[in-house]
Order: sequence, then C-alpha cells, then structure tokens
Amino acid sequence: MKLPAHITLPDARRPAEAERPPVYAMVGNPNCGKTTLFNALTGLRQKVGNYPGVTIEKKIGTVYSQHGRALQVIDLPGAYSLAARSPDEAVLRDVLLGRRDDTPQPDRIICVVDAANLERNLYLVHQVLDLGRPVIVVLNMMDMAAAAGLRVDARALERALGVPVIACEAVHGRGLIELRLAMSRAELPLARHRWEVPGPVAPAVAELQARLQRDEGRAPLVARAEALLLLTDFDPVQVPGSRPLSPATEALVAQWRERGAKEGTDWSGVLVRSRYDAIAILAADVVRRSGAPPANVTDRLDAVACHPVWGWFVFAGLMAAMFFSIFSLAEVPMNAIDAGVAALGDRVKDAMAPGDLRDLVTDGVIAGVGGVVIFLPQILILFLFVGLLESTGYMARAAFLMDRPMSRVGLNGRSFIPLLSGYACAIPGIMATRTIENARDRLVTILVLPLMSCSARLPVYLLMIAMLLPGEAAPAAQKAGLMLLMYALGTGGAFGFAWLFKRTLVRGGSPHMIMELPAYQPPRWREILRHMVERGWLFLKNAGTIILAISIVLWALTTYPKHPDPEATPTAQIAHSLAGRAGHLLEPAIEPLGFDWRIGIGLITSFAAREVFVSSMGVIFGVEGGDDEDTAPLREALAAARWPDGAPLFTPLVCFTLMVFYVFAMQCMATLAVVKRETASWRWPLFQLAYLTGTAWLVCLVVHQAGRALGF
Ligand SMILES: Nc1nc2c(ncn2[C@@H]2O[C@H](COP(=O)(O)OP(=O)(O)OP(=O)(O)O)[C@@H](O)[C@H]2O)c(=O)[nH]1
Ligand SMILES: [Mg+2]
Repeated sequence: MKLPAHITLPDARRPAEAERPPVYAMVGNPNCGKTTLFNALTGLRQKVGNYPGVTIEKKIGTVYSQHGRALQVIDLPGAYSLAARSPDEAVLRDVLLGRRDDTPQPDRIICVVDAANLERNLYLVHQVLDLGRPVIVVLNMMDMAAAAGLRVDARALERALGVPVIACEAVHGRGLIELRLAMSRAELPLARHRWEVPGPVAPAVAELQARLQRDEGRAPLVARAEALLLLTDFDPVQVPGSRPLSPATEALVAQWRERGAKEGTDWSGVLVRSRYDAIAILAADVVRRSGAPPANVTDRLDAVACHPVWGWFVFAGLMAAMFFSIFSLAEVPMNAIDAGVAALGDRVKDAMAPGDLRDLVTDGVIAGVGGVVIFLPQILILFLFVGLLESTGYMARAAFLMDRPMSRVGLNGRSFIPLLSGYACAIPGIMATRTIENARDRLVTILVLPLMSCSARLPVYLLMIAMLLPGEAAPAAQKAGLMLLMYALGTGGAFGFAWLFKRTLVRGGSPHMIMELPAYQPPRWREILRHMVERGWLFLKNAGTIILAISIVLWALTTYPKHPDPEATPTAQIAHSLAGRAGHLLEPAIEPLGFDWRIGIGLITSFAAREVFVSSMGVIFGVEGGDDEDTAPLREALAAARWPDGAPLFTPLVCFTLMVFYVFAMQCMATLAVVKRETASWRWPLFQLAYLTGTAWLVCLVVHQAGRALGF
C-alpha cells in the first residue's frame, strides 16, 4: 500500500531515533551563559561565574521535551575556537569530534552566542556548522546587547543560517520555552552553510578527510572539520581519555604539514581569513546599532579597578573588607554555637553515667566535631565574598591586575584565577588550571597552589588568633590584620616558589595573557546563597563524617591502652596511650619549633585535612581538662596546657609558629589525590608533599628560634 504524501509514519520508521532520543551538546564562547542555560533547562546546579573559564569539565544533564521524552544535554567548557589551546578546550573539541569514550558524540548542537559580541562569537558557530550536525543557535544575553545599544535580529540570522535561532536571556528565564520546543522537534533543518574550503588547502583536506572516514570511522563532514583542524593546529593539546588517531593517519597529517611548510602556504591564516570574511557579511545583516552607545558603566568602573595604582587600592580594600567581616560579622553566631556545644556537652555529662562511653561522646564526638563546627559562620562569610567577586565580574579584573606581578615570577594572569579559587579550596583551584594553555605554567601553578590559604585553614588560624588576642576586647582590626598576614605569607610563598620553579624545574617563558574582561553584572544573590549553602553543607558533612570518624579513632587511641594506675593524671594516660607514643616519636623533630608531642598528634591527624587539627586539640586537651563537670571552651583548655616543667605550652610565639606551619605545610590528602590525577603521576604530588612540608618545618624553625632569641 502506498501512503499519501502528507502522512508520515511515526517513530517506528526511524528505529534508531525512537530508541535513543538525541543527545545535545552546549557549545559557545567562554562566559556566554552556557551553564546558566544548562542549569535552567535541567534543573541542575553547575557552577556559574562572571569570568571566562568557569566550566572545565563536561557535565551531562537531562531535559524533558514537550512530549516528555528525556533528552540528554552535555554542558561543555567554553572556547573561542575548536583549535584547542588548553586542556578544557580540548575536551570540547574531542567531544564534538567523537573522540571520547566516556561521552556520547552529540547528535545535535546548541550553539550559545553572546548577542552583545555577536561577530566574535560567530567564529565558533561557523566552525561548528562545518560538522554538518543539526544546530540550534541561542542568542543569549539579549538584555546586555540592548543595554549596549545593539539591535540583534534573530529572524535575520535564522534566514541567513537556515537553522533555528532563539533569542534568550538565560538568567531571567526568557526564551527557554522556545528553546525547549525547538529541542523537542523530531527533525531539525541542516544549516544552509555553503562555505567552501579555500583553494590552497583543499587537496590536503580532501585526502585527509577520506582517510579519517575510512580509518577512523568519522562521518564525512565531521571528517572534513577534523581534517581542517589537524592541518592548521600545529601543537594540538591532548587530554587523557580521548582516543588518539592511528599512526598511519598521524603520518599523513605530518606529511601534508611538511608539504605546506615547504610551499610556504599559511594554511591557518587562509582559513581564518576566509571564515572571518563570511562572518562579516553575516553580522552586517543581523546587528544594527540603535542610536549612540550609552555611557558605559563597565568602562568607568574599570578606569578605577584596572588602574595601575588605584586598582591595587581597590584590591587591597576588598581583601581587607573580607577579613574584617570574617571577624566582626561572625562574632555573634559563633558565640551562639560555642554556647550550644558547651551546653550539649554538659547535658550529656549529666545524663550519662561516668565511664568510657560517656567520655567517648563528650570528649570524642562533641569536643572534636563541636570544635570545628564553630567556624561555620566564618566559612560562610568567606564564600559570600568569593561569590560576590565571581558573580560581579571582579575576578577577571583581579587577574588582569595580577598579570604584571605574575609575569615577574614567570607566570601570567591566567594562573591567577586558579590561585584565587585556592583561597576557597585547593581542589577546584587545581581543576581550574585546565584553562591554562601552557603545560609548564599549568604544572607550576598546580605545585604552588596549596600555598594559597584555603578555608580549611580558617579554623586553625581562628583558634590560634583567639589564643593570641583573647577576649572581646581585642579589636577586630587587629585580628583581621593577623589573618591578612597569614594569607599574604601564603600568597608570597606561592609567588616565590613559582619564581624558583620557573627558573629550575620547568624553565620556559610564558605567553602573554589574552583574557576577556566581561561586563560587570549585579550580583546574582540566589546563585551566591546557593553556593554558600553548598559549601557550608560540605563543611558540615565533613565534620559529620571524616572529622567525626577521626575524633572517635583519636579518642580511642588516646584512651587505650589504659594506664596501669587508675589514678593516673589525664596527661599521663594520654602519654601512655598509642597516640601518645606516636606523638612522642615525633617530638624530637618538632621540639625545635616549640611544639610538644600533643601538638604532634594533631599534626599527624590533620594530615587527612587541616581542620582536623582543631578537632584533635579538642579531643586531646578536652580529655586533659579532666573530670570537672563543666565543658570549657577549647581555647581555655589550650591556655591551661603546660610543658612538664610547668611552662605554658601555647605561648603567643607557639601559636604564631603553628599558624605559619599551616600556611606552608601540605596537610591535605584530597589535594594530593587530585594532583596525582591531574598530573597523571605520583611524582609531582610526592614532590609537592616533600617541598611544602620541608619548607614549613624550616620556616617554623627560623620563626621560633628567632622569636625565642628576641625574647618572646
Ligand atoms: N545579563 C545577562 N547575564 C547572563 C545571561 N546569561 C548568563 N548570564 C551571566 O553570565 C555569566 C556567565 O554565565 P555562565 O553560565 O557561567 O557562562 P558559561 O558560558 O557557562 O561560561 P564558561 O563555563 O566559563 O565557559 C554569569 O554571571 C551569568 O549570571 C543573560 O542572558 N543576561
Ligand atoms: Mg560554564
């Protein structure tokens, strides 16, 4: 039977598509709003920030079509071109070319375009259209374009390209319905994209394309696009997890490149020019200037924020404000938590019969976990500030400002955003180094990154500052100053070692930084609050799992074996215990720094994570606090600690030295594991561990001995 022409058979006729709904990839320039759109579509909560290079890994989410079918969407790192310059861009390229085993090759591509910078953004679109896949173009940031006095005509672009073009404002949720409708379509038109490979390059492309189709199993147009990239990208970035080409294909590429070089054809120049010519014609039809451009707020702010002198005042002012508020704002909630933890301890002491079990709960669990949880308000404030810097776009200015001092030590401003993220936590910082083009710069940045004072050090610093400047009377400015000193010491150390490594281990110049300064945006409070809650929750979760476990184990290690004399003092009991013996073993090495064996136990346990030092002190000195029925704040217990000869243990000098130790020492197992993964060998994390711990010991030795000599 022959069907009338207007009746199409349902999905049964296209079995492959019926079984597997299309996979979409989210592609576009850095900072054009891909992740915002991805989050809005999928309901996921990937990180967003107003500076280029926020997403560094692919992320898969599900969006439901108009018909309730589950469509997969892959969020990808941003790139200006498919000729990848850094590992994060190489991930994008390899996903699109189908070179990765861990990600399906996308069937359809969503090209997100910053409408306020259309011409530049269209370069990547042009390359993506080459792939011959169905494409939906999203004209995002229409509000920013309008604010810049531009009228961007989505319909004109749609007519010119022949693919659906959807005007959007991802942050305000505008255009999402239209986008979802387009994504739900069973068929999407292919682009009316008739761009011919320029003459001088054509024979090479043709041969290589044929080879890629035959040997690597690529679809014809993907093969052509890949051939274009292979011939023009002379130093392709490889990332782990991507399938390499066969040696025969590699040989063919090398052969053609050699020929090109001999004939003196500037292949990549020819290609880039031909693309830009096509784009210029396109953009002229689509973008209209409506009147004079309005006075530019971003430019006016940048005249100050990026000024070679005033810029530094702004930077210093912001940092000072951050540390000041960490102390002043957190005071009230901290006291409340402090009182709550103490009251809980007393309640338990009253309710339970004396014995090992009660001690486990009060001295192990409550003293350990409670001692750390107190610092939650300060950690939230730190993340509030980091969130504000990221969301408004100031982060990119800080990187711009830092480019000059960074180039003195042989790095460039690109390394600064990862370093700055290191203030929150070294792990996302190390991941963010994937945006660094130069492999040597990337390695050096990873090596020095743990020197940036992360939020896990906050509890240690804060406890020691509370010991150094006790009481409400001590002005917040003084505490903030001390804290600023620790951060400056770490940052200075990072710069110093970067300088050293660039001169010894991994020599080599650094290419100049090209980084876009995004327009300032008002802070996105919802995002910031969500991120704060996430980080705060993570901190509490750590406290409830790792720190809880270590506190319990440590309690057991300080309680057993029991001292033969049941009347022994708590100190004698700990000294007799397993933990005490380990601490004594370490004591000769740390005594010159002014630390005793009990601090030594804390140094050992906090190797798992730095904040464990505080919980360990809670367990050790909480136990020592003895049998009195009141639970004293940790700092009072520490202030009462004595050397065997009766001299106080936590003198101001020792507190200061301990802070310095934590500035430098590599006390974080998770970071070592991530460095191993990112450098693909144990060599670098072990080196890092050795050099940082060695430096910590040496610097503390100098500080302590000099302090003693000066009479502290
Ligand atoms: N005004 C305006 N801002 C937007 C819009 N869409 C996203 N943004 C903001 O643009 C910034 C960048 O957004 P992201 O979603 O992180 O951009 P991205 O493309 O994922 O960036 P990378 O991951 O770095 O490549 C954020 O500050 C967003 O809040 C929009 O339509 N209008
Ligand atoms: Mg992103």
